[in-house]
Amino acid sequence: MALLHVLQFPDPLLRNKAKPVAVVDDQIRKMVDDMFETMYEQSGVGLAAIQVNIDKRIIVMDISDDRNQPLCVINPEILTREGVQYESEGCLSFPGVFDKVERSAKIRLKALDRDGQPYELDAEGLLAVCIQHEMDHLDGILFIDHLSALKKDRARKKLEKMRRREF
Ligand code: GNR
Ligand code: NI
Repeated sequence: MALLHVLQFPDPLLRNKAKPVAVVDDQIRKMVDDMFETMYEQSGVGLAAIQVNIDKRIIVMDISDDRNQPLCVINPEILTREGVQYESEGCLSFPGVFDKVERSAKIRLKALDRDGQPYELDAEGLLAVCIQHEMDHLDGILFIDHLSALKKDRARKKLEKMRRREF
């Protein structure tokens, strides 16, 4: 397994659109495993392939406290949506920036697992938020794109300020 580099805003590669996985083979499984290792190492609850410069529709997630419930999501599709929720989100590509984003409250997801087998999953709460956040990444969309122009500007400035302190 290998740790992957997580792209940071405003890297233009984060705006790439990911392509569907044609066949879930050993090469894809290696990407999935490397993505899990990277997500756990960074203490994220999810990671989209676009964030590690892989333009494929692959997401890994684990919203459990014990970090022992990996969920592999390949070629995701949202079948149904219900209601709205408004929860604070963060992003590994935006360290230090958190803000509330409007998302569907309940979704039904269809995807392929690590073996290429199709499954469906009902999600709500953080899991539903995370799936929608990660699926946005696959289309080159970042959570700050959902914020008002003012908040977006504030988030950008906060990131710039943090970076100046680092160097
Ligand atoms: O680690 C993450 N936490 C998080 C919290 C609330 C809503 C979404 C997320 S996803 C984020 C990891 C990440 O950037 N995935 O793309
Ligand atoms: Ni993110």
